[in-house]
Amino acid sequence: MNKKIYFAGSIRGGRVDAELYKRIIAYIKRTDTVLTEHVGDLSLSLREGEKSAEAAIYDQDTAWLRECDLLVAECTCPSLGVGYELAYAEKHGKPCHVFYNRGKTHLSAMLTGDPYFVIHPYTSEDEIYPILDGILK
Ligand code: 6K6
Repeated sequence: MNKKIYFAGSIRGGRVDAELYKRIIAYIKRTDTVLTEHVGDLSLSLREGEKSAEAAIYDQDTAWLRECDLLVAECTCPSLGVGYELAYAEKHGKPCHVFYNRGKTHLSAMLTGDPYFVIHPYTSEDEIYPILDGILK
C-alpha cells in the first residue's frame, strides 16, 4: 500500500544535512508519497517571512502531520521545529521513526527517553535504506 510519509528534517536549525534529506526523500518516493518534499529542497530560503506566511506553513504542516501514516525524522542536526513535529505526531498517535548519526551527535534525552519513538542510530548513510525498507513494507 502506498503510504503518506511526513519527512522531518532541520530547516532553520541548520541545513548541513539537506543533501542527505534529499536522498532519503528520493528513496522513500520510489514506493511511497512524501508530503514534505520541500525539506530536501537545497534552494529553500531560510529568511524570516511574513507572519501570515509562517502561519500558513504551520497550518499546512500540522494538517499533513494529522494526515500522514507515519513520520520519519532525520535528527542529526538539532531543530526546534522537528522536535515540535515529533511531539505533535506522538499526540496524534502517528508512528515516529527517528534517525541520527551516532558519530555526529548525542540525541536529546527527550527523544531517547520517550519509549514512544522508534530510534535508529546509524554510523553510515547506507544503513538507513534497509531500515527504511522495513518501515515502509
Ligand atoms: C521559507 C522561508 C523560511 O522557511 C521557509 C519554508 N519553511 C517551511 N516550510 C515548510 N515546513 C517548514 C518550514 N520551516 C520549517 N518547517 C517544518 O519544520 C518542516 O516540516 C521541518 O521538518 C521542520 C524544520 O524546523 P526548523 O525549526 O529547523 O525550521
